[in-house]
Amino acid sequence: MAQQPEAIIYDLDGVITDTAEFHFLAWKKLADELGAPIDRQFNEQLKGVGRMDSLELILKRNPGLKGMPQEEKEQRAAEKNGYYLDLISQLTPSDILPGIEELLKANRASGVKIALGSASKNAAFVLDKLGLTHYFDYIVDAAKVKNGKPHPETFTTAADALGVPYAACIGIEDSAAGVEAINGAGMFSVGVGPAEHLPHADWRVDNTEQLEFTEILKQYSAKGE
Ligand code: B16
Ligand code: MG
Repeated sequence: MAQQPEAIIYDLDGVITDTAEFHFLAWKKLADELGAPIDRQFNEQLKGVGRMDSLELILKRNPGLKGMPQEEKEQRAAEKNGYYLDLISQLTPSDILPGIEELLKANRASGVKIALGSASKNAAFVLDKLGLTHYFDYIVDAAKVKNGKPHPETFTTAADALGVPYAACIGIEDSAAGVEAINGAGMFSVGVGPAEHLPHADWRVDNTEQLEFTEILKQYSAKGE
């Protein structure tokens, strides 16, 4: 691992903004309709996981729903997305999580490249609503990623597009699946959230306010020593 990183790849939901909460509310509404209610603890498994894979996880634990035809699955996933889009239509820059814009500013000023590595097909729209698009050198298009998180493809796609080696990248994530994806790519993983959800992060903070640029660089180089 080099002394200085060349790129930082940010997760969106749960790191830049709390749309993780809106995803939960939208899935909860759909799961209630299906007669298969979910709680916050189960929701941890859905964080960072793509739309269809999330639906599969909900269906899988309910024997009566296992045989749902593909066409209905697609309708249900679209329905959930409709609920989600309703919830995020009101997003504004005030919904940026604490400390994140300062972090992006410091990141930009340092010359270290910036990418977005989100599993969300709505990522570009959300970033736009938050007024943050101009900070990013590259935004991964989730629709083109064949293997979602925990597979490393989301993160390796960003590094390849930026032309930087994986070992020179830092990934920031709030989900266990996302941390696994970063580690699998051979990158330095920064976890945001409770230790019990993110035991495998190379470095972990409790909340986004603690994501300080120089401290992230320090932790990255400490791992390379
Ligand atoms: P969409 P991230 C992920 O975003 C969410 O954490 C996850 O809950 C969601 O199912 C997934 O995006 C797909 O989102 O339905 O908008 O395409 O955390 O990778 O930024
Ligand atoms: Mg996330």
